[in-house]
Amino acid sequence: MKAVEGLEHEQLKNWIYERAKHLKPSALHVCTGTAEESDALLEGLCAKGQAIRIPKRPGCFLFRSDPRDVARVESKTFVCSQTAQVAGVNNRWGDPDAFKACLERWFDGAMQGRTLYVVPFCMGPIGSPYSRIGVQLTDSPYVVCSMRIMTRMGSSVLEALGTQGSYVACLHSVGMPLAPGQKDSTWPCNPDKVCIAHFPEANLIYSFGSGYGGNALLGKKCLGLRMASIMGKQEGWLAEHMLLMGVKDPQGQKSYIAAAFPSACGKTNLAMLQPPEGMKDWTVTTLGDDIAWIHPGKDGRLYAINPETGFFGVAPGTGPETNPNALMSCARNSLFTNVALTDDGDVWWEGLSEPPAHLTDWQGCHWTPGCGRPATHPNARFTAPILQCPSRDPDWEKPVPLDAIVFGARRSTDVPLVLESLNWVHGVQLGANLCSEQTAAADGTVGQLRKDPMAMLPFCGYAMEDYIQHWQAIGKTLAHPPKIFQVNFFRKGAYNDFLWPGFGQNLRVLAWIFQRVHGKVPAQQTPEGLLPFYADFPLKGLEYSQERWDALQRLGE
Ligand code: SAT
Ligand code: MN
Repeated sequence: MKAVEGLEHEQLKNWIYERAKHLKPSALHVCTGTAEESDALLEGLCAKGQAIRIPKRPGCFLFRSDPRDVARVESKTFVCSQTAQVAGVNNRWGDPDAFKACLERWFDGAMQGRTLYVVPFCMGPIGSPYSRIGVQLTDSPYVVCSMRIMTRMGSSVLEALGTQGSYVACLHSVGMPLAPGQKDSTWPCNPDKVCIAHFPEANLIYSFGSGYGGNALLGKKCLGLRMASIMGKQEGWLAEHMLLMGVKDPQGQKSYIAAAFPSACGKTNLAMLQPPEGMKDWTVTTLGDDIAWIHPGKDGRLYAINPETGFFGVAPGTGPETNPNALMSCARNSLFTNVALTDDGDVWWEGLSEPPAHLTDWQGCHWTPGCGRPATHPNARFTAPILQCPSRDPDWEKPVPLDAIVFGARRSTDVPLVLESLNWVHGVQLGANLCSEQTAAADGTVGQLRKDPMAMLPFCGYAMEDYIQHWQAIGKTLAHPPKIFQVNFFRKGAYNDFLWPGFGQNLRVLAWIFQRVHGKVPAQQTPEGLLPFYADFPLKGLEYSQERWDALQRLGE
């Protein structure tokens, strides 16, 4: 217990003492957040066979998860508010007392044979009025090192907390205690006993049994979206599942855009987009790829920050053509989970390059091209610091004014490439009606169409109807609201081919949005919304026929 003696925050110190007594770890470590600390943890993981150093990428490590622990588990994620009505039908509700009691039993002795790490972290810049602090207790060094990339983590956060600052208490265990002498697994977890429970009234998150992504990095979806959305409702702001980017036109005029897409629908690629041929005089800058916290400003505009400091991006499909900035971001000091390993000591995934003649796949098995299975899990991820992203916006740590909000989804039918809402109320309705085909980022059937309002279905911490109303209420207070657009980059044609080339070419859609925001092009008014005219759409440098355009932009079937 020596490790916590120096803590000046009495209540936090007591919480850690009390939890440690219950979790029964063999050691306790308060994280400082230094590079040396992370290096030592990763070295230790390699020594135990739980991580593999990647010789070709300085400071990079590969992790292979248990094949039963590869994605967010929505079916085991609960919001335990006082009443089911507050959580809404969009959430699995759990009675707070019953869930706490059950999880207390699960956590009893859960860290035996392991080290309990205390991870103080800040979502948003330390000291900013928009930021929120959390303290995660975890027995996963992988989580510690990931949290160091994804958040501001360590001693400076404890300093910011002072003697009585408030924080969200986050308790996480992989749920696999070790008996004396018991050999550890390469990815400890407890897939039969997973539960991620949020207790909004107690400012508390419990997560048990999984070590993967949004289940385990509690700053991200748990605090950054579910708990933050509740805080936003109470305090008059919005926590959104949105990328944040800057777009500058050839004349040097700049706009900031926030865009909501469901998980694994291209947020990272869009946020880091490289201008295509014919548009090299435009500039795109990256502020964030997953979460935006949005506040009304005194001037009647909306201002957004990215509360994270890293990317937890989907690896497969990320290549030199589709997203060179992401590749440069994860060239060093990054973690890779469930990708393949090349014989000459690099990582590999589908879409990165031509497949080598031999690989070790994400489960550690021999792999050759044509063997009939992918080398990488479809939800394999890279965890990389935003500081290494070449397209990073110089103002990425500041609140930026939003000119446009975009709602997008993955729809192979019915939904046009782009449509502008008639006004804020209509735009919110478009967002609320978003439907998307499910991806491998969560449990469920890939490809199945589901309603996903504002891409927040798995992340809104309270009743969806109250959330939509909150959006409308915020809109009423704004003298200068951003324009709201709906996009779909995934529509398919008669031959099951994508009608729109996507990736860098999506800048054309952003350019049209930019021109609409600045009143530079007209639009066709329809009851469904405002549509671009083919003649005005920025297609220079891309051969795209009117016929294909009409199929792309058609409303409905
Ligand atoms: O929730 S994760 O962080 O695992 C990824 C996502 O679904 O966006
Ligand atoms: Mn996400």
